[in-house]
Amino acid sequence: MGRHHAAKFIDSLRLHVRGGAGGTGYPKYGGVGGPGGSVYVVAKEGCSLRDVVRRHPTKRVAASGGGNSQARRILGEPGTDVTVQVPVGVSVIDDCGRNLGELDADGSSVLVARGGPGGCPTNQYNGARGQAHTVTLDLKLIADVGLVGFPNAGKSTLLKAISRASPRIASYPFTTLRPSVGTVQYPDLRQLSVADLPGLVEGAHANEGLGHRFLKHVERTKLLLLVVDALGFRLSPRHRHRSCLETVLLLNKELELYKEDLLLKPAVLVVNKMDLSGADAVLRDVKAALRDLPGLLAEVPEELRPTRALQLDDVLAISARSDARSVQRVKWRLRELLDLHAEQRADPAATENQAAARLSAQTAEAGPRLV
Ligand SMILES: Nc1nc2c(ncn2[C@@H]2O[C@H](COP(=O)(O)OP(=O)(O)OP(=O)(O)O)[C@@H](O)[C@H]2O)c(=O)[nH]1
Ligand SMILES: [Mg+2]
Repeated sequence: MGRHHAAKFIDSLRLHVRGGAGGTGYPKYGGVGGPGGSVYVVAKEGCSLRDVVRRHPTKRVAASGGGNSQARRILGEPGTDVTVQVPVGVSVIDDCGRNLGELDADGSSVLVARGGPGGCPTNQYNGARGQAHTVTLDLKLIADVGLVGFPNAGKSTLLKAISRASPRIASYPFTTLRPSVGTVQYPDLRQLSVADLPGLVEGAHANEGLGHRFLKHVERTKLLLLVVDALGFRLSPRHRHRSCLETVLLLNKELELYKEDLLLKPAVLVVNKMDLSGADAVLRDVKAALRDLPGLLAEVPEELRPTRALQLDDVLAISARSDARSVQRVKWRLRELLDLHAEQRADPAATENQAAARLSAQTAEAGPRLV
């Protein structure tokens, strides 16, 4: 069932692009050939990489050549440019790994293959070939918040509860097979976007599970929302059971191994399924352990130990399935924190004070606000 669904989602695509050749000049009259057309990649809202494949099934895109200079038309006609429409969030990478451009806004464009100049005195009136090479279109979702967690933790359930999205939810791991973005709306019509991602497993950074392929989608989010199951996680009877705290450390480690910079993003931990028996005791222990993270890290076995600890802005205990109030708290806290971090980015001078305030708020909030 699901594999098929996953196969449909394309977030990377190679295209061969070629600019048109310049037209031939006309030495007798000093006539200049028309320049070849160029190929551009342009971001368009609502477009997918699948649409690109549909429009260019051969994955080869070529612009037309410039017209030759003729006695009746001394300046050759320019070739026609071609634009390839791609989704917003695409980076264009060439075969040497160089980034040719990031298409982060609707309408932004990158020249990927320049047409050749027309024949003129400097090239002995021979039009030049256009540029030709293969580029990779690499799509990374753009969302305010990225949901990160092991499979079956309740990420999709939470997204469904705070947004208008209706993701698939089921009681087995890897229900979500492709990333999707849901919109969270507030009464004043403010909106946030939240990306629901397939669950991570141990070794995701090394491409275990759906791994790497989807971790890139959190790179452009502003805040990570880590969701863990209060009772922990076990992928299969062949795998070890991981406690709630272990899953937090493992997520920290996987993010770090994938890209250390991800740990610099603001992050919130959501401990889900608080309706299950035993969850309260777990929460108490997890909070106590997280309060002394350095001490904890010194103790845990290496397979669980990240080099660097995530900076958690908050720890929220919820039941995504059965406690609407707890879900609302997540919804509002996300907004608050995104605003706070946006202010900090705008005014770095204030950052230190606010960080200090945050820290003291965290220490003060031993109980009530965290359910
Ligand atoms: N008891 C309880 N079950 C929950 C809660 N939230 C989610 N679940 C259940 O946990 C299971 C997994 O939920 P999903 O939302 O599909 O989990 P996910 O994290 O999106 O899982 P993947 O897509 O596989 O990564 C489903 O059976 C949910 O009904 C909760 O608060 N309490
Ligand atoms: Mg899911």
